[in-house]
Amino acid sequence: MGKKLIIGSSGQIGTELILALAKIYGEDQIIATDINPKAKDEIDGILFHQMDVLDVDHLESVVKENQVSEIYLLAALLSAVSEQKIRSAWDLNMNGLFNVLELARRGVIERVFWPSSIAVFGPSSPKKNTPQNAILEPTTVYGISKCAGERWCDYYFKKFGVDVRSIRYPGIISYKSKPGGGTTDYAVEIFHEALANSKYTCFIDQDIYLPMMYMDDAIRATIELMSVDKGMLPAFKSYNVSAESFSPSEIAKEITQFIPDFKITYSPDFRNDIALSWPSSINDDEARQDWGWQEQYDIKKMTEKMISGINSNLNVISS
Ligand code: AKB
Repeated sequence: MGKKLIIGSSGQIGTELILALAKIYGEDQIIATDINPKAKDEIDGILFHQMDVLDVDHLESVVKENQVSEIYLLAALLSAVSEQKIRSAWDLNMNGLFNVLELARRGVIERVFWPSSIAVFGPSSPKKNTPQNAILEPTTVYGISKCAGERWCDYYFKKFGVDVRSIRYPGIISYKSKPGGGTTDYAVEIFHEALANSKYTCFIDQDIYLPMMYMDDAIRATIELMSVDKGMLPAFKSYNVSAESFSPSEIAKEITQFIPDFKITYSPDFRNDIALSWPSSINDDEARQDWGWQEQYDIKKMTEKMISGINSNLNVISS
């Protein structure tokens, strides 16, 4: 195996994935890339290249010069931003994927990780315990791009034997890195605002449940899926993975265990409609059967980690 290249290394998942991969495989086996040159300042000991995944020649030269065999393609516009930037979202989310799949088809790299999302589902999918093979009729720009991306991955897998692996991420909750431009971002913002100001105005309604996952689970799912022997995955699937599911009022209640005077108010905006179009919970039986997926964090354990992680910077709650 050659080195592992992460595209979008300064994003919410990229920031933590490069560190987790470096811990397992060694810093010299990881190449971080991002369109933002400042991303370099945030990592120590890991080689960084400023790169736009849409610049296919630059991508290929970085891959070849660094003997890369595996790409984790994390650069994307998320659901809320994609609604504001329809063409750029399609361009980045689709053409970035094509550029990477083509490198794999030509045998320049051996394996690809491409994240999909619960956004592939829409109002016509079953709302609760949504199965792997539910009807996919997304009503968001982001969901349409993820749905099309899944079909392209399947096409490259079947037609050209490309080893591409994928997870339908739920909302990812983390304190080390902030999300940018998603609908589930509220579930991270709420912790920062609770600790800084004891209050939060939520942009989705109190009783809308969405599938969520603590970052450590998301990173472990990604690395576990990428480590499975090729022979164990006879078909391409963008796997449903589930860990927890909660509403704004439920997470607010958990937070008040640590910050009793915390208050939440609601001012739903366009993101409320996006949230309403998505499942409230996910069935991940196939991920459990095919590669042994098992979550480690529920809402209580995650809340504890989020509060103590953010508090270690702010020092609001004394232990
Ligand atoms: C978003 O909210 O857009 C993302 C996602 C669920 O894929 N976090």
